[in-house]
Formats: sequence, structure tokens, C-alpha cells
Amino acid sequence: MVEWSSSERSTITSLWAKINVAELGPQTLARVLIVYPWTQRYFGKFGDLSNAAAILGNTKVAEHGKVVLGALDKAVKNLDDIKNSYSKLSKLHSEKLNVDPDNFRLLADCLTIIMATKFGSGFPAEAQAVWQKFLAVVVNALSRQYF
Ligand code: HEG
Repeated sequence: MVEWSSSERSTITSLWAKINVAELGPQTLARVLIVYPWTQRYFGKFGDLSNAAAILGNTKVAEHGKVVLGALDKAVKNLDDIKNSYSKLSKLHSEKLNVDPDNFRLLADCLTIIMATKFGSGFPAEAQAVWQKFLAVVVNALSRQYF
């Protein structure tokens, strides 16, 4: 069981409140697809992913980026039970979508980079440390139904 101090809880909540899902979600997923091109294999139905400009302009990528980032709301609201709150989603990625769970961490890292770019000095190292702890718990929960 992960323990959160009250200052960790407030850092996570206030960072989440600053995140515009409709803006950062598309940017995060596009970055994953550009930086780690093997992740494109899961999105065969999304149309043109042949270069960075195509990925950044792809409306299906943008829509799905919002869905993925929006799903973090569940973790923020259930900090003490992230594992159980993602058990269905983990099962879906494992058994139906067959997504290699290593990719969850890649997405988490891209989100952190996008946040640093967007927030600049509003995302100091101490806040990053807490945020990455939070994302590590999310990644762990999503990877759970694979074992
Ligand atoms: Mg996944 C569907 C969340 C990483 C590939 N992802 C979904 C859905 C959610 C979600 C909420 C919709 C589920 C539904 O339809 O019921 N994804 C989610 C999170 C994270 C993540 C929270 C990581 C933090 N996903 C992820 C990664 C890949 C991936 C890294 C592949 C590299 N997701 C994926 C695919 C679908 C979803 C292929 C189905 C897309 C579709 O067909 O519309």
C-alpha cells in the first residue's frame, strides 16, 4: 500500500487542477507515438501516423490522447486505492488490447516532459518527484492484471 503525505496529496491535486486534458492529452500521446514508433502498432485503425506532422495533426490521436489523460482523474480521486480502481482498465489492456505494459512507463515519461515544457518553473523538481511517484503507482496498477 502506497502512503501519501498531506503535502504529496496537495501537490498531486494542484498539478492535476492545472492540467488541461484537451491540450496535454493529445500532445502526450503524439509524443509517445513519435519518440517510440513501435507503439504505433496498437493504433492501426487511426489512419496516417507516417511522420511527426501527420501524428500531431491526427484527430484520432488527439481524441484518444484526451481519453488516456482523462483517465488519470480516477487515480487522483482514489489515491488510496489506485490499484483497484484500475483493475478493469488493466485487464482490458492486457487481455483485449495486448498492450506491452512497458509502454505505460513510456507514456508516463512523455507526460512528465510535456508538463515540464508547459509549466516551466511551475513544475519544480520537488513537484516532479511527487508527480513521478504518482505516475509510478498508476503504471504499476495498470500493469497489475498482466501477472
Ligand atoms: Mg490505453 C484504450 C487509458 C496507456 C493503447 N486506454 C484506453 C482507454 C482508456 C485508456 C481509458 C479506453 C478504454 C475503453 O474503451 O473502455 N491507456 C490508458 C491510460 C494509460 C494508457 C490511463 C497510461 C497511463 N494505452 C496506453 C498505452 C498504449 C495504449 C501506453 C499503447 C502504446 N489504449 C490503447 C489502445 C486502446 C486504449 C490501443 C483502444 C483504442 C481504441 O481502439 O479506440
